Amino acid sequence: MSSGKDSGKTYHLSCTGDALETVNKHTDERDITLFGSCFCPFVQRVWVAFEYLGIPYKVNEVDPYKKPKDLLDVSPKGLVPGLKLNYFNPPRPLNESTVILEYLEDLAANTTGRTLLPSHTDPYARALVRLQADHVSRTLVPAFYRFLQGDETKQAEARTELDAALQQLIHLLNDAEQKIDAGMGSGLWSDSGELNWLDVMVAPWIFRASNVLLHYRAFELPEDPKFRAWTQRLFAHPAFKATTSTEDLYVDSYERYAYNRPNTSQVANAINTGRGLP
Ligand SMILES: N[C@@H](CCC(=O)N[C@@H](CS)C(=O)NCC(=O)O)C(=O)O
Repeated sequence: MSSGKDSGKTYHLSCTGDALETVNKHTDERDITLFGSCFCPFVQRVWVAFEYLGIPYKVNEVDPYKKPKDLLDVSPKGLVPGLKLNYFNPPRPLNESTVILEYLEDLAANTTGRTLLPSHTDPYARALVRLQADHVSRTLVPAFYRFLQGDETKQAEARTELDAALQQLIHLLNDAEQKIDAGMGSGLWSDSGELNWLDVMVAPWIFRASNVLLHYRAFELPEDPKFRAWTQRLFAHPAFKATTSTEDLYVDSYERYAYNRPNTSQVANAINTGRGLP
C-alpha cells in the first residue's frame, strides 16, 4: 500500500504490455479510428468491445487533458473515448462510451454477427443485463471515484458504499444467472458463459480496484468465491487482456485521483462538487 505521500506522478500517455502490442497492430487506416488513452476505463470498455466483436479499427492515443483538435472534433467535451467514422464523407464523430458500445453492437450484428447482449429472442434476458449495467453506471462507478478521491474523513463511508455496490452487483448477477440460459449472453459470471455486455461495462473498474484501490486504499475485492472466479475469467479473457497495460501504469496514472489534486479531471471535479459524472 502507498506510503501516504503524493509523489507527484502523472498519467501515462502510451500503453504498455499487452495493450501496447495491440496498439502496434492497429496503426493502419481503417473505417473507424478510436481516440483513446491508455489509463482510461471508459476507453477500455469500448476497446474490449472492438476486440471481442471483431470490428476493424485504428487506435489514436491522445492526451484528453490537452484536448488536441482532432479529439475535440469527435468528442465535444474533449473526453475519450471518441470515434471518427471514416466511411462517411466527410467523416462523422461519435462519443460517450455506452453509446459507442451500442453502436458497435449494432454494427457487429450487421457484419461479424458477434454480440455482447443476449439474443433479441429473449427480451427479458436483455433487460436483466441492462439492469446490471445501469447499476454499474449509476452506483458502482461513482462509488469507485468517491472512494479513491475521498480524504481520510470520507474514506470509511466511501469504502462501505463501494462494498455495498459490489454486493448488489453480485446479487444482480446471481439473480440473472437463474433466469438466463448460459450461451444466451449470461456472461462470464457463469463458468460456461462468454464475455457479455455487463462484463465489458464493469471490468475496467474491477481491474483498477484490484490494483489502484489496493495500492492507495488497501481495498480488497469481495471474497465471495464466485466473484473471485469471475474476476479471474474477466482479467484472463483475450479481449480484455489485449487492452490491458501493466499494473504500474494504472497505479501511477491514478495518483492524481488518490491525492485529489486540483483539476485532475472532469470526473474528479464532478465527484468533488457532487454533480453527475460527465
Ligand atoms: N461519460 C464519458 C466519460 C469519459 C471520461 O471521463 N474520460 C476521461 C478519461 S478516463 C477523460 O477524457 N477526461 C478528460 C477530462 O477530464 O478533461 C464516457 O463514458 O465516455
